[in-house]
Amino acid sequence: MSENFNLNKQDFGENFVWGVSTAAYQIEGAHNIDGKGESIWDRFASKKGAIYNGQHGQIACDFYKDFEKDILLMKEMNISNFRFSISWTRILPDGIGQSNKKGIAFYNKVIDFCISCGITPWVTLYHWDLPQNLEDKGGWTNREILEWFKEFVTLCASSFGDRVKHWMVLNEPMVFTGAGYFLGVHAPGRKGLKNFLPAIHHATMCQAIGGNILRESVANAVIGTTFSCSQITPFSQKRKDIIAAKKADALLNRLFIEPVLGLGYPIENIKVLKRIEKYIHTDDLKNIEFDFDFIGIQNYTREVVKHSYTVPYLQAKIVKATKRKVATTLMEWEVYPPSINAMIKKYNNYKGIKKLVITENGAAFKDIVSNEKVNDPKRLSYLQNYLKEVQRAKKDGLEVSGYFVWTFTDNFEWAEGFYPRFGLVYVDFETQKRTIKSSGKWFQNFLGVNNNNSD
Ligand code: IFM
Repeated sequence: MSENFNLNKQDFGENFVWGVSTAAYQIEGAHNIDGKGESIWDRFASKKGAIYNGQHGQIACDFYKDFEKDILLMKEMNISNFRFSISWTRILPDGIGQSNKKGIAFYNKVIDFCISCGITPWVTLYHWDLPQNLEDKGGWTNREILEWFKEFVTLCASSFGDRVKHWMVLNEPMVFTGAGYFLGVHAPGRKGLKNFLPAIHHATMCQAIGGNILRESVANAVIGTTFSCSQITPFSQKRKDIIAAKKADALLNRLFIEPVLGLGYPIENIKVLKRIEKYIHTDDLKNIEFDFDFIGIQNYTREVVKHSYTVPYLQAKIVKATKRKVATTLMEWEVYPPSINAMIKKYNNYKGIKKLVITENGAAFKDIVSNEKVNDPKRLSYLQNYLKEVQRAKKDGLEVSGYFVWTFTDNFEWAEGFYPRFGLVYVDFETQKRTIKSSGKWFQNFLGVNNNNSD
């Protein structure tokens, strides 16, 4: 177990990439400034009851106005790689058509400032903030998104590709399709299989479309895409629970990676997925494949799964961590470091994957400011114990090339609003004052051992 293991930066190797991850809607604010158009998160957050306490990302961390301050703080904290996403409606207010010079200029300034600080920009193309204008036309359920996405990616590649070499096409497609188009708890708030299935297929097609455009138009691009993933443990050794766990694994961990690798959708484990065939056109399963340079895996917890007659389509349900009485974060996610190791192993077993980067890992806990300091021992031990498991994977000879903490500053945590704080840096959202938490200070010292940049 991780507790008997000493964390040692040297064991990760000289070329291991260290960084922090963020997303546009969670940090930027400036929701309607300088020509930015409305996104599905702007709209969703304005709906009564959609977000905890009626909160929204209109100001968030004010990164749009004050990005230099945060990037300078990253530099001070020895962070040499910064992952952020492009807000589609900042550069294309209607999603397609007329581009917005001021929005493009903003990202150019962020990129240039990172580079001047010795920080490598890692850009995610799509981190959930679809243009509302495109959602009005059906969003991810409309096959036309393949063309809309092409236009967006082409503009990003031509505007930033001369300086940005590290790209991720999608962030966690399982989460934005599942929570946004099946459960309705994230933007755009749609529900049911009739929305979920086409959204899955079109998102998977867009992964490859984005990858191909970047490959053609950005010299020396290092192209990835990212997946949420969690170790799945059956609740018992009963056959029914084991089958339920296999189904959950297929849904949560395999659904989006396997088509990219040419393995198709995991229909044999989830029978209802057969209905996705309705949305698959001739040649789609060929065009859905793409040879990514790396896969980003994003792990926070594990799930324990048991059989349930009452859950439609899957007959499987998650046994909540709070019910199991195990240690949890503020999100009520189990703290379970071996899960990250299990996911590294799992993805190493796919033949077609060349490189793995942990593009997100982190934890929300209640933080208290006292004497201008934030002491956060739980987050510190969470990060150290998960990192030890990454180190263990490296020692065991598994491929894993980088680790990004989610996240740099506390920010807007989607439907949960500002309550869960995941940052290495505390944000007072009234004054926008930043305070490096003790976990952040530890990370700063850990990275300071000998600085390195991405390859
Ligand atoms: O905040 C999110 C992020 O946007 C995507 N991955 C998980 C994080 C924590 O919930």
